[in-house]
Amino acid sequence: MLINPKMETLPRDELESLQLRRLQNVCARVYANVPFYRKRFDEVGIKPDDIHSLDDLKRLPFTEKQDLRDNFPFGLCAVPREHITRVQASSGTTGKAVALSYTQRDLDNWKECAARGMASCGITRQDTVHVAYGYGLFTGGLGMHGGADYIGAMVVPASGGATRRQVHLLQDFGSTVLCCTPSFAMHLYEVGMEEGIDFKELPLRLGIFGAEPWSEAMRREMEEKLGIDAMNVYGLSEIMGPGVAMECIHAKQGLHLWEDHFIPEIIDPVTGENLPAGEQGELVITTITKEGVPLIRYRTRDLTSIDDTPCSCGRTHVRITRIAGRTDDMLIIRGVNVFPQQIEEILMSSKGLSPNYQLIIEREKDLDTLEVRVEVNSDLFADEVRRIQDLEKNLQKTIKEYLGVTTRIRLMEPNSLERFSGKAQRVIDKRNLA
Ligand code: DLL
Repeated sequence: MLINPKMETLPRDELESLQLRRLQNVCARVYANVPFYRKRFDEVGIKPDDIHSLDDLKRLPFTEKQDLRDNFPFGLCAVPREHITRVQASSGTTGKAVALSYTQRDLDNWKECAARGMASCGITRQDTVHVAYGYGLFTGGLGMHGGADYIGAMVVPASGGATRRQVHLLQDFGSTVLCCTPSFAMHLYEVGMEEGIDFKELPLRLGIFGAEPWSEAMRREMEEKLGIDAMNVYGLSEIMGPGVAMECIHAKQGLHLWEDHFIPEIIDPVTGENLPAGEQGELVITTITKEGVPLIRYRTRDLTSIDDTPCSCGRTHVRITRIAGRTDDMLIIRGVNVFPQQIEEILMSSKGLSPNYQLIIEREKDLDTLEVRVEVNSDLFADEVRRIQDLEKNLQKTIKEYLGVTTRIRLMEPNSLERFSGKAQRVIDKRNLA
């Protein structure tokens, strides 16, 4: 089902002329109303009137998270205070919080974007949507809630935490859709098993998972265990929240990014040069309709590529591929670059392991060590020591072969690693590299 049939299928040339008009408009707005942008534009000698084509976007300066921090809380607002009807915030793992201000129109657009993606996954007003992303300043809960609301589905605003209770709520309300982080979905499943509730026997048919990196192997595992279609939702607070891009169930490959609201670019994270479609690099987004805090060429730090081939679902908006990691997530272990998701792929492809893992990095006598802690499934745990040792050796060998990094593997008892109701903390870096 299409929420906005005209926009979602707008022919490419019309979409691009709409983008250009909106880009010119947002540049004029920020130049006139946000001293930060006026200064940045002046520094590179560009005026809003100099934007004649989409290609001119490249001439504009980048914006980064630090700019939002430096202007906390309302320094980047492009409208007077009385037009702001909501604030959300993102704490991040380090540093000061980032505050985001929305006008009523921004909130309406957010709802529509989230709804477009949710509808593209097959959600209708017949569905009961259990939202277990946190509600509050974090954008996950209210964002997905808004999308489901727009569609007219029945929403269960469960928020995070209270795992056992949530499993019973899922059963009692007969929810058909679950929205949460992939790691929390697996935790709900485990607790369900303990409570004698098998997800495969529930009416649940769809999961809308995001807010943290996850792999294709994890998708297969979740679909098999939970008996659902596991779909990917991407977003970030600075740009809007969840729903910036979402997979459609038709193709289930790549996430449509709503180009009538956002212009995506892929750049080389080191040189800042633009990369062509198909090449992986850092995603940069320009918001072209946002009123509260428009962002010009915002560096997301997320690694992906753009797929501009036509999609079988008929939507004309480009797709981004599954996020491969963040530029700041990359681990450098004795000079070898490794992304946690690459290790996850290998773990998930080995029989007998659960999706609960943690990577512990330490520095011993000036040398980095990487320990992979992963829980085994209970059937393997009851098995003979010999098989467990073989598994450890094989994992170590596979990771070395594929990623070139030496690891220490620690197979853990089922249920021994910490569980998270929001974003899972997979990496514990004990090196003091300051
Ligand atoms: O996590 C918004 C969100 C909520 C997205 C619920 C999806 C579902 P932030 O807390 O600002 O906002 O974190 C944004 O999370 O830059 C990515 O690094 C990561 N991220 C979000 N979705 C995905 C995904 C929300 N599907 C940061 N795959 C982003 C991988 C994701 N990483």
